[in-house]
Amino acid sequence: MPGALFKLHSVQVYRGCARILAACLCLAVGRTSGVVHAQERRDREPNSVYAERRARLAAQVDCPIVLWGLTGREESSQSYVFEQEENFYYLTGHNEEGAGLIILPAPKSVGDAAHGAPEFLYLPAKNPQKERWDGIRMSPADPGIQARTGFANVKLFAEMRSEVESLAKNNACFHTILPYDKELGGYPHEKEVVDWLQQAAPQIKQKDIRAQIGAMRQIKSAGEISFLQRAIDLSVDSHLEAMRMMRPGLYEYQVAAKMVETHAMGGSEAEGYAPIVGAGPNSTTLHYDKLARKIEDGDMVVLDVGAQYSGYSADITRTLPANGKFTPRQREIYNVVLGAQNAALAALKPGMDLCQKGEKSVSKIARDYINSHGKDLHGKSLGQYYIHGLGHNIGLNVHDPGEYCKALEPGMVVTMEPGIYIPEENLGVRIEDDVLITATGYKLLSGRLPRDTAEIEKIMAQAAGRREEANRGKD
Ligand SMILES: [Mn+2]
Repeated sequence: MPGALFKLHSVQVYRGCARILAACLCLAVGRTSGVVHAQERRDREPNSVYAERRARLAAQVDCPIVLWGLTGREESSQSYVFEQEENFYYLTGHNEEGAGLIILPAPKSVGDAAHGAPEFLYLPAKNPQKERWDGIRMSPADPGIQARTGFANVKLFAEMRSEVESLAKNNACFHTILPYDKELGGYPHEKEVVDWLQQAAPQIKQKDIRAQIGAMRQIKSAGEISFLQRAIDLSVDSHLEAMRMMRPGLYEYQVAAKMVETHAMGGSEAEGYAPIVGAGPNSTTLHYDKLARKIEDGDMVVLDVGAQYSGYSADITRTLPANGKFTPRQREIYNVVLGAQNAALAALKPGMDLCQKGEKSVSKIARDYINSHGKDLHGKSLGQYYIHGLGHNIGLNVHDPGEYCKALEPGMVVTMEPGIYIPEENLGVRIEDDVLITATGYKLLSGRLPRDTAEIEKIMAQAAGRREEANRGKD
C-alpha cells in the first residue's frame, strides 16, 4: 500500500521521488494523503483540551448531557458559511454540520474515574454525492476518525436517537441547552433539540447545562488567548489602516471595506460582528450598520470593527476626527471618555466586577468619572449620554457568556468601552479595548492601537502628507 509505505519510509520515498521510476508512486501518495481529508479553515486547540473540558463538565452532572451541533440549515442566506454552535464547538472543536454529542456523568468511585466518563460523538454518514458539491466531511467510517476527533466512540448520527431512548430507561433527567425564552421557544436550533429530546424520551426531565458551560467559557485557555490575540492584532492593523485613510469625501462603507480586507488578508475567516463605521450623526447610534453616509469635514467617526480568528472575536472601537484634527469640543468629550476608560483600567484586577454599582464596580468608576467631567450644552452632566455598560466578555461570541456582578478572575477577557453620545451635537465617542485579567491586574491586549488624541492626529497627519506627496507625483 502506498499509504503504509509513505508512513514507514517517508524520507526514503521523498528522496526516491527524484528518480523517474518512483515518480508515479509519489503522485499516488500525494493524492491519497492530501485531498481525501475533510478540511478546516480554523486553527484548533489540541484534542486533549476539548476532552478535558468535557471531563470537567461530566464531573458536574448526575444525568447524561445531550447536545446537537448546528445542522447548517439554520441560515438561508446564500452568503452564509457554516459556523458551529459555540457551546458545541467549545466542547468538541468540531466545525461541521449535523453532529451530536452525548457525555455520561463521571463515575463517582475513584477506581472507575481512571477510565473517565463514556462519551459519544455522532456524525452524519458518508455521502459521496453530497461531497461532490460541498467538499469532504468527517464520518464515523473514516480511518483514524478517533484520533482526528479525540473521541474513542464516533458513531452515526442516525444511531443517536436509539442511544437516547436506551439512556432514558436508566436516567431521571438529561442535561441540554434549554431555550432562553420559554414562551416563544427561543432560537430555533435550541427548540429543535429540546423537541427532539421530548419526542425520544417523553418521561425525562430536561435540565439546562448552559450556565455550567458558560462558567467554563469565561476562563480562557492558553490556546483561546492566542486565537483572541490574533483576532485583536488583525483588528489593530485594520484600525491603523482606517486612521491612515480617513478623510472627508469617503463613504463609511469604503472605510469598512478596507478594514474587512485587512482582516481577511491576514487570515480572519469572518468578521466578529457587522462593522460599525458611523460618521457625524451616525456616531451617536450604538450599533449603526448601514454604512451609507459620505463622511464630511468636521464629522466625528466611530469605528467599532473587529475580526474573528479561528472562531474567536476581537471587539475594538476608536473614534476619529474625519479631517484629522479634533475640534476643541470633540477633544474635550473624547478626553472625558478616555479619562473614564483610564480610571476603570487603573482599578481593574481580579475581585473587581462590571456591576452597575457597588464598591467593586469598575463600571461605577467610569460612570462617576463621566458624570464629574464636562457638561452638555445645557450645563448638565454627561452621564445621561453614556447609555450602555462598560464591558463584556469576549470569546467564541463577541458577547461571550459572563455575569456582570460576578468578581473578575484571572483568565477572563473583557472589553473596556465607555462612550458618550450626544445626538444634539452629532457627537458620539466610544473607545473600546480588550483586556486579559491577570493574577495581579490586567494586560491590555489591544495596547498597540493608540488612544491618545495627539498620537491619533500624528498618524492621520503623516498619512495625509504621504497622500499629498503621491498626488503631486501624479501631476
Ligand atoms: Mn463591545
